[in-house]
Amino acid sequence: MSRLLVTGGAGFIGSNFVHHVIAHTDHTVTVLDKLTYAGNEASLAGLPEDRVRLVVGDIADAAVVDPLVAEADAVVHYAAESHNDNSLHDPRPFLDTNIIGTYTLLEAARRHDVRFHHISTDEVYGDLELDDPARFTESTPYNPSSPYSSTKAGSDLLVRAWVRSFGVRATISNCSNNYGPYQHVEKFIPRQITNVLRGVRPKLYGTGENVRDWIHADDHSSAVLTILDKGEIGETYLIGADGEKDNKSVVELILQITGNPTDAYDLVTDRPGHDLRYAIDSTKLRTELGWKPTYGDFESGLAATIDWYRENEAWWAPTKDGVEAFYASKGQ
Ligand code: NAD
Ligand code: TDX
Repeated sequence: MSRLLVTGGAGFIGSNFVHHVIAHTDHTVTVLDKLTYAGNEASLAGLPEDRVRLVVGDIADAAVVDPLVAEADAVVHYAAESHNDNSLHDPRPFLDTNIIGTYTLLEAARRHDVRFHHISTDEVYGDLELDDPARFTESTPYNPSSPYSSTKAGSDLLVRAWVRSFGVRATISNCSNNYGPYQHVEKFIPRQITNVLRGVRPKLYGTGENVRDWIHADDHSSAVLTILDKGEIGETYLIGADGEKDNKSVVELILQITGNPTDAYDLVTDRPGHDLRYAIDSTKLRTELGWKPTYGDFESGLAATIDWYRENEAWWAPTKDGVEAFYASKGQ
């Protein structure tokens, strides 16, 4: 049995990982989460109190971080400012959390020689052309576009440097776009689902032709657990499930599943610097560590996600109006 420190464990993917760990291992978990606008204690409801503890605190606060890292067998680092649109509006919190927060955790892992796994994104590689057969691999050069992705790229490079210079026992994973329950309504899929549930037309940036490579959050969690168990120190693993879809097709599918005309959406002001296409080649993770995704069918995963938002309005309703007011102020 291991004691895991999961940062950002009250967010979308971090909470999914905590549920996954409790269901599939005998590890105990301490969640360190600042409960920013994106964190929600309710996402951890129903977990056994003798195995999961929530500590509310900032990963950039060394006094909070140090004792928690010291008592852990491994740190799984999800905490981040995660939304590109927010980073275009106010980049500062992205530097504080994604850069200084990661640095603070790495220093504690170094002091106490604790295994460290860093959660990152495919956005560090920039974007691909729509008609390019290429996909990102572990050797694709870094080329981030937004304040968000540049701070995630910076945090990845800090981890690599702490491995090489100080011998920190770390691994990194860069995953594609996640979907599933408990995702904040600021993000694309939950925003459009909750719009439709409220009788509002979905909003597509630009032409809607941008492509994202979708993976269910459950598959992301199983991949992270695999890397924690079997990953080689110092290595980076790309996580993806061959789920490329353009945004317009995703909105059409949401409209179709909910029984609406598939053209009942609006095209709105594009995101500045909007990355065109992401695509992951996860061969290394699959062949070297034997991982594979379980959600083969995006449509049924999306339908189940729509059902979850329909049944859990109490979870998302308090944040919906504020998010829409933010987008409306930008013509989105
Ligand atoms: P999220 O915004 O839903 O959750 C982030 C969590 O971190 C929240 O609970 C928040 O309260 C917490 N947090 C923020 N700042 C903190 C701080 N200073 N100290 C402690 N806690 C803090 O994000 P998410 O979508 O669950 O993403 C989690 C991680 O996965 C991030 O590192 C993100 O870069 C990465 N990632 C996300 C995706 C995706 O599609 N969402 C894809 C690949 C990688
Ligand atoms: O209302 C919208 N309309 C729209 O067309 C919103 C919110 C988004 N979009 C587009 C922009 C993107 O092409 O949908 C796509 C997905 O947007 P987001 O959900 O904001 O995700 P993205 O910018 O791709 O980043 C996500 O995946 C990588 C996560 O938010 C990051 O944390 C992760 O690193």
